Amino acid sequence: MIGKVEKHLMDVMEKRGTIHLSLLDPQNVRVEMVEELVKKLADMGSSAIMVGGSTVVSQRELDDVVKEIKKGADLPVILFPNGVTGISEYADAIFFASLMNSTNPYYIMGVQALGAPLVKRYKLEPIPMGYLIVGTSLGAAGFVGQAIPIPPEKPELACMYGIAAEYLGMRFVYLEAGSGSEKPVPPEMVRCVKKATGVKLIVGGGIRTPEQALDAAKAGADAIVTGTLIEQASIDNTGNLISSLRRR
Ligand code: 1GP
Repeated sequence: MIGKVEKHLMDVMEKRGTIHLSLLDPQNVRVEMVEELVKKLADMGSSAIMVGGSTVVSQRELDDVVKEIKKGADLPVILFPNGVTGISEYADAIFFASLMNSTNPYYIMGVQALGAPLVKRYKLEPIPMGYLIVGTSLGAAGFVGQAIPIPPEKPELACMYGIAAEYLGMRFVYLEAGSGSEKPVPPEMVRCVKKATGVKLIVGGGIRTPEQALDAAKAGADAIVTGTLIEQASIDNTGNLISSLRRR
């Protein structure tokens, strides 16, 4: 069933084209800065706030960050968990993701089963997603999730996974180059998955400039995620990136 947050994302995509999602990692942001930061991100036109990171260990810290986000803006808060500790009752929704190219069944379906009852108890809206790690080396997400990253020069491999994700009923696919990655997911790969599927395509990892965001958008990304850019206090750069998407 499609819930309120997913509907909101679809509506803004319909209205604006490619949207921007802000990612806050509770390990990398100071909780006292969050409210102000989120206010700015909302003013700049970011469409939702994702919260999570590969190394989140404290549910209490996560809760604190989510509560501050809620004070800052009326944007949906979507969990982007690394495990069961990445679930907060104060969020609105959760990217209920399977790390499809993990080598460990725990990250493909084990942790999802462990977390599902909690998602239900907290009445979080689950948004089904196929999560794919792309790159030539392992970033934190790939390392923790024991993934075999999809080689950037092999878009057809991402395509295969994208089609499989769609056939499994996932409505979103996330192509992830890894937080802070030197290079973003190549546009050819974005284009290939977009052409082969009807899923909503999220692209993130290593996107720092309006040009990189536009390249992904032109290739068919429905949403661009930036995390590092926001954390590095480059809030103006984030604003420029969001405006460039909105001017398309
Ligand atoms: C990481 O794709 C996101 O999961 C964001 O990456 O930190 O490089 O923006 P960056």
